[in-house]
Amino acid sequence: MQPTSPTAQHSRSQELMALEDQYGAHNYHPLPVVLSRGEGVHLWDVDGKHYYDFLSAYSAVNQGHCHPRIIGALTEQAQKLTLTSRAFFNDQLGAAEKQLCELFNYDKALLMNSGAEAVETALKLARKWGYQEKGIAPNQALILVAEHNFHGRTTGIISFSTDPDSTGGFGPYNPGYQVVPYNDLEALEEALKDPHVCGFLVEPIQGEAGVMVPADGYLAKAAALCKDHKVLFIADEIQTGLGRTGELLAVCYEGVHADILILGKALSGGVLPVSAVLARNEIMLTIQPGQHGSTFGGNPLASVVLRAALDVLLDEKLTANARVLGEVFRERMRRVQAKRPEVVEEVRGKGLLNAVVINPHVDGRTAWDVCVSLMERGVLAKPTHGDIIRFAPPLVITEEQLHEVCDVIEEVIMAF
Ligand code: IF1
Repeated sequence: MQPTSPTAQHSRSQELMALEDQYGAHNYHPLPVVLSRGEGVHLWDVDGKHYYDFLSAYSAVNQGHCHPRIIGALTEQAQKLTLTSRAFFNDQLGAAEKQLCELFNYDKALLMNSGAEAVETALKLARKWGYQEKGIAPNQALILVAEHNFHGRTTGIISFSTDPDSTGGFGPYNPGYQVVPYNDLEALEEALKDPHVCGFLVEPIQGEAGVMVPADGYLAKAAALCKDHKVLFIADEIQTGLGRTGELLAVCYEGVHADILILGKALSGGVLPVSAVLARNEIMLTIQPGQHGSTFGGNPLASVVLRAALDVLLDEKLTANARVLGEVFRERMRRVQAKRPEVVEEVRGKGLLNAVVINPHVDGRTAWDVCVSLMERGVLAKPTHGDIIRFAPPLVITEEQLHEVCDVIEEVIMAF
């Protein structure tokens, strides 16, 4: 394909961005790049310009864009049967549920579509369990959540968000939640004393808050405190799970087996929305037929894609790659920090979920400016909360590709 002239290229991207501006809701402020093809860690825009993807659709593309095994499974099943609803059985769901339960060591799985739907499902399970198994008085169940949490965008979930952008103007809010400071065991223990508490919902690493990694031991002690107080430990691994942090699940770093595990995003390798809630029978069976569901939840197409996505994750040893290359990345970024300590305030993360905190007061340039410069040099990343840049490439990245991108990041930061 002959590259079009710069002006024509510019107009094509502009034209497509203008379409979205005129006909699409303005609920995002994307970087000015119009993507049209992806493969592995690679993306190309409509003008054929190449980029390395260092966002991975917020960790939904751990297996790399358009992974052939996952696309193959998708296209084969798509010719046969895509959706039956759960009014009937289908020949793919059981095997997907079995694979999930055996891999993560749970009795049962409940498949949904978006991450938020899975979080809502987990909240409903925790409440049901609270009434039926813990004996909490009807409609009195309390669920603890962490300050600066991000668990999705439904009115139910934003009811317990502490981020004004997520909650402002969307009231009235659902009751039944209590916010506790993240990474604070004393505050958690105090809140757990309330006998109405049925669950503690927490991200093992807070992604949206800016890749906030809790102190070593926090997750293990929090889970133990929940057990002591007969409260369900609910791990939202939608972003941190499936190899992203260098372990199969982020809670594995501390040997924690959550009472309720929530998965999403890379559960399909970024091919279609599929999420899952995993729990033991005592919890999962508090929901009986007719008490929860979803039109697309557990459809045969998603079931097949889910199985291929998990197979790729394990067969290609993506978790180990994330652990090794995550160390390489942070080491490279800490060297940049040593050269420009006035620009790089902090480097943090686990595996290939990392953040570089930019000091916005240096010549007034912000993390957004850094991301625009990176984009111009063929690297796509996105700032979160102003001065934090999240770097999260697909877990299939090679060391050579990682160094190539680190060279670009260093070049941009040194040019401040
Ligand atoms: C947006 C954030 C990331 C999540 C965790 C549940 C969900 C998410 C830990 C809900 C979703 C996405 C949503 C997307 C941007 C992105 C995001 F910036 F919003 F917070 F990744 F950090 N639990 N996160 O991270 O899953 O319903 O979206 O499938 O809403 O802007 P979902």
